[in-house]
Amino acid sequence: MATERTFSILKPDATKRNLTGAVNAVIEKAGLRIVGQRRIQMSRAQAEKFYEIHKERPFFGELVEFMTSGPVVVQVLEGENAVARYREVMGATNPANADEGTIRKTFSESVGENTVHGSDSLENAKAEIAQFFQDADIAG
Ligand code: 3AN
Repeated sequence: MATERTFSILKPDATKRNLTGAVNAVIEKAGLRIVGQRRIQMSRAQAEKFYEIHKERPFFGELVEFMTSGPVVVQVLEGENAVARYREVMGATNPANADEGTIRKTFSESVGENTVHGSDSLENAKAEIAQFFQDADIAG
């Protein structure tokens, strides 16, 4: 297993409910290190670009609306097998199907407002990190 970096977003339902620290505690307890973190208000253009892959899906408009409805925390997480590990820690997209102890099982109220995003491949992780972080800010 290799040390990897993955991209994470704590979504507006998390910041709104003051859950940044609680979610970060789960992330850190799972052995992932938060090596970059910034709280931002995503613009519509940023959200549309980020979720471009879903633009034909029926929930695209709702998704962009939600992701721009309040502040988000964008993060870079580092650890052994970080991409797959964080997907495990997040749990299934629909919190109703998520395993006990996962972030979505513990905190999420619906499939749309499911608290966290995590990259689904190393390739996407690189592109997503590059959309929100400068190399110099996450060096070392
Ligand atoms: P994941 O975030 O687990 O990788 P994706 O990539 O299938 O899941 O979906 C991206 C995001 O789109 C989800 N995190 C969720 O916010 C939203 N989403 C997915 N499916 C639905 C749905 N059926 N209704 C509303 N929003 C959805």
